Amino acid sequence: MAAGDYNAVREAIKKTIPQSSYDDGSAGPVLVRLAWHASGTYDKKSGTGGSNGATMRYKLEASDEANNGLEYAQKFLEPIKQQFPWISYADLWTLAGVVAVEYMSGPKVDWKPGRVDDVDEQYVPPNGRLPDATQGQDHIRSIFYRMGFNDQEIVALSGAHNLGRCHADRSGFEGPWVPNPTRFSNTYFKLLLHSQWYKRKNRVGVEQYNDEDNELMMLPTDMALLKDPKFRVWVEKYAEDKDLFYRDFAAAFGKLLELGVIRGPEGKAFRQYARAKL
Ligand code: HIF
Repeated sequence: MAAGDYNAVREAIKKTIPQSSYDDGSAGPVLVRLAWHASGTYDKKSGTGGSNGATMRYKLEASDEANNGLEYAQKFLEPIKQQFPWISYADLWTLAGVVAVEYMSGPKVDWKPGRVDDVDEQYVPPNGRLPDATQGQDHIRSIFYRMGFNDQEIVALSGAHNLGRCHADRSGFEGPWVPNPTRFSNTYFKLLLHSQWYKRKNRVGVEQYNDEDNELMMLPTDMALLKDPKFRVWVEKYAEDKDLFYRDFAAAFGKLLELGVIRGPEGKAFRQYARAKL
């Protein structure tokens, strides 16, 4: 297989998404979460963190509680890395997120290769940069503004909670947000707005919001999008207009995956140390 044949990698990722004995039969959602957590450590002021480097391969970052469960995603992708050794982990993880969104009938997200894997732990970002689901709108803003997102982009991104589920043994929260968690849509926004949500303790004693029958759930951070008037405007728009949501999601998710990637003339990404020397 020719080095640089990203379409061949895309095909291999697609083939690995159906996983009959895992969760809802799909690796898709956890691949999206890996792509996001690999990128969401970015700090625009210092230029540290982000998807370049694939620093989550190092224990210091992998052991951040927020990353619990992402070893599954990495395990699903490892055979693909073996099959295409020329692709960097940083590119593979972000590409897998893009392919998974599209495979689950979401929008096409622009993606560019060129990320370079770090060879040591020097640039591993500190723990605690990813959001804490027990918190509210101020916390959400401080985390996503640090990455360079605005309110509209934050809400657009949040629609990714249409995918997958929470696991009591990973985050302490439990359950899916929507009835069909392996299909991308704007159902998350519709349910957030129109269902009744009850604050309840789940079976491991963690407070979350559940629907009447305890089948679906929302995190405290999801509920904050309703409480905050500036966020809520966008929740209403995206609940009503699926095309608008798809367009805005694709733009915001594409931007997320580029965080921390500084590209040279040929698109090849520099690593932080290259920039630090400039
Ligand atoms: Fe999530 N998210 N996320 N998230 N997330 C979980 C699961 C997924 C937050 C918390 C959690 C985003 C933002 C935030 C996905 C994708 C995205 C879980 C459950 C928690 C607790 C983990 C587990 O127990 O397995 C918080 C606090 C966020 C900021 C508001 C992004 C926008 C929604 C950026 C995003 O893309 C996906 C997909 C999952 C499902 C993973 C799975 O294994 O099924």
